[in-house]
Amino acid sequence: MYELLETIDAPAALRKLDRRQLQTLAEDLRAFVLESVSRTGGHLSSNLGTIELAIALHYVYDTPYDRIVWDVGHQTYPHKILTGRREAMARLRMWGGISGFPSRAESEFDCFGTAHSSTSISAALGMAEAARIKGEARHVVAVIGDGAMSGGMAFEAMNNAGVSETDLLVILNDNEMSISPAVGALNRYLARLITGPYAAARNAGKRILGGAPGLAGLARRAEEHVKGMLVPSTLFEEFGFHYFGPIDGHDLDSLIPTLRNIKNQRGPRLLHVITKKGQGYKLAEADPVAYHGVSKFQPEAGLATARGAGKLTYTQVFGDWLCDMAARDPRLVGITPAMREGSGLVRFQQEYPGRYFDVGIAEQHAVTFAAGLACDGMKPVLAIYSTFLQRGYDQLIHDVCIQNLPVLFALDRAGFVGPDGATHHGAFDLTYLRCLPNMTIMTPADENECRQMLYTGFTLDGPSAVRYPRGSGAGVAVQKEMTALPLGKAQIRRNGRGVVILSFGSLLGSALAAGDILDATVVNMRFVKPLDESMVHEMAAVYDLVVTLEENMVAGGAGSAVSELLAASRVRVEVLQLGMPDKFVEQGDQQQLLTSVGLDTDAIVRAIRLRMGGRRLAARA
Ligand SMILES: Cc1ncc(C[n+]2csc(CCOP(=O)(O)OP(=O)(O)O)c2C)c(N)n1
Repeated sequence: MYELLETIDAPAALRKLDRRQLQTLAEDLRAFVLESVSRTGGHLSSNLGTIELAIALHYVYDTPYDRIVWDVGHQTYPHKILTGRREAMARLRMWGGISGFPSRAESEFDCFGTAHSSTSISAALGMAEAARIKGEARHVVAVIGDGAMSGGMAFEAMNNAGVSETDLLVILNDNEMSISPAVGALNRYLARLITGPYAAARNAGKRILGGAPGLAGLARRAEEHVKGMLVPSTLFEEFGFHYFGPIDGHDLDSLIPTLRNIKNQRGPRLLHVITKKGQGYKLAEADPVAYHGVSKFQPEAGLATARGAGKLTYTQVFGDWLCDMAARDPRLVGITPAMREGSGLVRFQQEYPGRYFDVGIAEQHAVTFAAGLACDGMKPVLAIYSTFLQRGYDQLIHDVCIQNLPVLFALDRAGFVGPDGATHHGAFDLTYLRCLPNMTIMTPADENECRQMLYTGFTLDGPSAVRYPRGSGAGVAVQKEMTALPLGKAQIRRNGRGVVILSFGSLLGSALAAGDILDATVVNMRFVKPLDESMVHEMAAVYDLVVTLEENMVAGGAGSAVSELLAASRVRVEVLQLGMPDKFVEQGDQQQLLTSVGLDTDAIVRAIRLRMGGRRLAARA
């Protein structure tokens, strides 16, 4: 079925193809991506948009010697398929399978690991400088989307690259979309660049000189001349880049000659290509947002639209709470760094457009922007994934916590996220938040607790975070009323005679199940900070073994808070801290990952029994 594609196990084979075969290859590749993603789930629309770009880059450049650095990397499936991973796509994003993002460990063609956005120009510049210093004649190309280009790092890198003499090509893959429609002034500027006088002048130049290949260099010089006369230089030129484009990123007849032409020029260059998210698959073209990331589906039928009457996700609990709270308090503002859908803000945007802010892929700015709002009497709620708040850490300390500003952080995707893997697991937030003065940290064990904690955090006069996992919880009914929880108060959920398990957050169900097997006492700790110190002391006085349980790194996490408290108060009791181990855990489904690190019920029971050895599992008192 994919006759031509099946002959390509490495880009070297691709480079041997006749130029005229590449269109057929693109058709094969597009059909393969669609079929493959429909079977495994994964990112779809962005990958349908990079088919021709991936072919052209590997055709023109000598990969892997030449470096292609993809930004974010969610659009690299065509690249993966062309670089020897066609068959491995069957296990994309699965346990033991290949990653959904570029990974140095996975392939020599993935020259830079990514998944968080806006890093490509920095990394590519580093590689280009390394080549210069070592005297290697390698080409380095960064491929960055218009969404990722809105991130501060991209500008920092351009600011640096633009004054260097470094040979570097940045390809701006402009589809006018982030996950949702791209926002911000840059996006508006790019739209003007495509349709405005600049493009007209460029097209005029093209028409005058025709498309004859031998005239390419002349055409370019004439184009620059026309540009210089008629239109101001582009933003990128002001940054010191030589700007080319915009060209059609689905037209191999534009892409290949243009890349060949640009390849041997010197200095920082930027090629602006226009692509379409979902290109070639009507349903994704019509709704690129829905098809950005998909679960398995039938390509002929498209995504199932009817929402099952299943359990609420934590994200939905948050989204509902945000709208309810906004109705009550006009000071509430909701902020997302480019994650409207993922963070559950779609309804909030519709109902409260004036208090909704999508700031672009700009987590650092999002945090400080929230701080500014809080300074002047607003009550900002920043909806952000645990993994992406890592980007705004100094802002969190310096702008929010030191000034003790009332910003509520709704930390979604805390714990294992599943198929997105190591780059996306919310593994560190309890660790990085716990050490910050003024911070209140809550870990809901179920959906209703999540809603009540969001309310609790919102009522506080300082920074707070509620961290909740991806997906749905226990299926607990969510009460409409909102009641602030007593700060730093835990709740005994099971009385047993054996050990005590102090459970922080989403693993409470497993703690209770383990408690049933071992007849252990189980406490839902609720707060990592302030910690319920009297509860910890009470339990340490009664039990031989205090077990802490959390879906966060053991290092520095909630269990460490318990250990630190006991050490500081010179209580001698054995503590077993269960949580994520000191390694990066790859992709898989969430339950599989929990099992792999010993955080399912059976493993918890085993770990406790092992620690107790021959000792009787009985309380001292
Ligand atoms: C730091 C960071 N914040 C948020 C995200 C989530 N995210 C993944 S892809 C994406 C949109 C990227 O848009 P663009 O670069 O234009 O690529 P496209 O999908 O449109 O091709 C976002 C916001 C991320 N990966 N990294």
